Amino acid sequence: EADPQDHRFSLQEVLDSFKLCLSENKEVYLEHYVSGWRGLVKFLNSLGSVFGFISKDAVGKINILEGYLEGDNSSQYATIQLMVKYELDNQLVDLTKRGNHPESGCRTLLRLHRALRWLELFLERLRVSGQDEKTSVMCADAYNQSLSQHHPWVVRKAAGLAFCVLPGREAFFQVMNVGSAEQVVSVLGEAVPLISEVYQITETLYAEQQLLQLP
Ligand code: 1PZ
Repeated sequence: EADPQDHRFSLQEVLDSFKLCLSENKEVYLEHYVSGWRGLVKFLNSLGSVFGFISKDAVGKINILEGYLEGDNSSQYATIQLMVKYELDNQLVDLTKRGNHPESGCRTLLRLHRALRWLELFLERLRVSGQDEKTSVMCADAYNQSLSQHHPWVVRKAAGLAFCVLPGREAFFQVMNVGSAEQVVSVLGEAVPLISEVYQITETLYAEQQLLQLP
């Protein structure tokens, strides 16, 4: 039975946030996107301090977005679609090189969006993995297929080292806190398509507005 006092990470919590992300006409609510990320960071922190440099960067970006959600123009940040329109219409985005708006919502969210692709690939790989497969290999493969292309050598190197100390598949499943391996696989089966849909909607929006390379 779920204990409301339980502050441990649960994959279910992340799933719930990403479920709430999509509006009826497929807009992405920033509030739930951000809370999904908060849940993921909780998970990362429970894996150990080696991942501190990663969670620190993610938290920094989450906090920037939360600042907009709580700021004077919060209604303009209700969805990613509104945020993009508002920031572009008001010249609040550095489009080609870093300038007056190094912390725009658009460029900040893009970093998390790229990481969401890594997450999608990694979780799918975990979902279909066999008992003896290494999480470190699954994680590295997913990273090399996605996020790594946006990182300089030194970050790729640090990430590679961090992957090596990931717990094994069984321990990893336990940290997810949803029950047996079968239950984990089933929750992953629900989570991956949801994450994928949120990713695709954001990707299409950013591509249409030519925002995929924001500095
Ligand atoms: C479960 C194992 C976790 C592995 C996480 C895989 C991602 C490795 C990413 C390592 C990057 C950390 C250092 C920060 C790099 C930043 O330079 C970049 C670009 O931001 P900018 O410098 O332009 O402001 N930041 C990112 O790419 C965002 C990375 C967020 C990673 C969040 C991972 C969440 C993990 C969830 C665990 C299930």
